[in-house]
Amino acid sequence: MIHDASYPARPLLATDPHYPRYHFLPAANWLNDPNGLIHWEGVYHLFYQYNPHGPFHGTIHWGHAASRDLVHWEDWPIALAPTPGGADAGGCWSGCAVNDHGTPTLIYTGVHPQVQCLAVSHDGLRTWEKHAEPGIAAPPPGYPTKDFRDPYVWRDGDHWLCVVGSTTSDGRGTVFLYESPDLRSWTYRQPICFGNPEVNGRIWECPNLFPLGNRYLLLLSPIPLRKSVYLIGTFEDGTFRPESQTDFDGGGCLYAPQAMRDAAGRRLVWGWLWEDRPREACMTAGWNGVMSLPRQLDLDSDGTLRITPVSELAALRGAHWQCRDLPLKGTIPLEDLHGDGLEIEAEFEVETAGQVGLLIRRSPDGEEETRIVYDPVAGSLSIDRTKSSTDPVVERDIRSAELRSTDGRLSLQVFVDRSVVEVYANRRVAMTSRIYPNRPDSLGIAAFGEEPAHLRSLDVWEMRTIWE
Ligand code: DQQ
Repeated sequence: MIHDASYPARPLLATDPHYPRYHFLPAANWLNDPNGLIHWEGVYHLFYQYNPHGPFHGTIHWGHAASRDLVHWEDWPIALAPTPGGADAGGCWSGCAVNDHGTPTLIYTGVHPQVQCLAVSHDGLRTWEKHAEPGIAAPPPGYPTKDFRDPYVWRDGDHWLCVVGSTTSDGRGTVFLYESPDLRSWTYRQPICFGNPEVNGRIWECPNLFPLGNRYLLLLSPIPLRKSVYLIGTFEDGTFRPESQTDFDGGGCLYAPQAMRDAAGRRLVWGWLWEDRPREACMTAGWNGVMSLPRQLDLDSDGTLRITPVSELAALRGAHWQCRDLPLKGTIPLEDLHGDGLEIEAEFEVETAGQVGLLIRRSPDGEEETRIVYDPVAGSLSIDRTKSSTDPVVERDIRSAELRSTDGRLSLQVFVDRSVVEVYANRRVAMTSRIYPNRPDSLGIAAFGEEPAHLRSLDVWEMRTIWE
């Protein structure tokens, strides 16, 4: 045990078929953005936007969970709660954590108005003392906006740098750069760059800026795109010059990702997976929002981003099933295989022009199924939810991301966790989606494609739950 709290109970696990088994989420109520990610004395700390009063966005606190292995999480006490009459009276919105010469320190947005606040811990991240005054009390001169939030701070030589997400008065996303000797008093430097509303929204939330390989990555969550993007570029003298922009996740259900560097030097990212069903369904369920699996980011030698789930997740693998060299002729149900808590690794040969892919959460008659489709002609990977559920109120669209195999191979790693599907393809593309199958027998798996495409290998593991 990391902490002396009792081991977290997850009663909904037994009663709610959509409540995930191995993704982190609180026992009940609302979760949104990951916050304050930090690796402290061998323990990963994951804070998150949390409403203890119900499964909806409101009275935002910082929930807190901790893990030694990135897989199993313990609930820690709520870290931050709004202080009546304080700068965060309207909510403790998103922010980050840093190590200030041995003192764990949170920098976050207090609302309303949106200002940047600070809290420190003197008991190993268990309880937090707030600094009375906001360190940054208003947006910079010339930017009269109410959208000014989500500080992301890092050490740069003998001072601290901070970026804050915002917008211009003519509706372009921007990120302001600040500098401080002590995390308490901040000097405004400049906007690091401006967006183009046609391309990347009007207001930038949750900016993360960090070096990766010989470049910088700027992660953004732009309003109103309802998705997050990453820009690869250079950062010099306070200016970020983007060279490319790509969706961070093509599945349409992941938002507000936050990155951290762990003790091994890995750049790890979590994102908020929102629900894709109506508010009333969430109110009835009593919970709303899931944290993604941790993903590792690397810059490849060709300058592109590699996105992979962390290798520690293999610790959850249980019963294993495999097959090799399966020719594909239409849809091939994998008779022995079923489950709603699985990891699937599939290696396809895709030299031909036809579509190939996997069907998951499939009922025996195919009435319900979720299709993961690679189309070599379109150069796309899709998650097709049009038959994911017979429940007419849940989202059932098709989402696509650009993907082109350059060597005739397609490598899929798929995590199925009840209502969560995370797909990683060729270490390049991540797509996360939410599905709500209605039938208890929607547990099957099938592969599909046309000759001469074939499945070189398929490995399926039952995944253990992290709560028992
Ligand atoms: N969520 C937080 C904000 C942030 C937004 C509020 C992004 O700080 O901009 O819960 O999802």
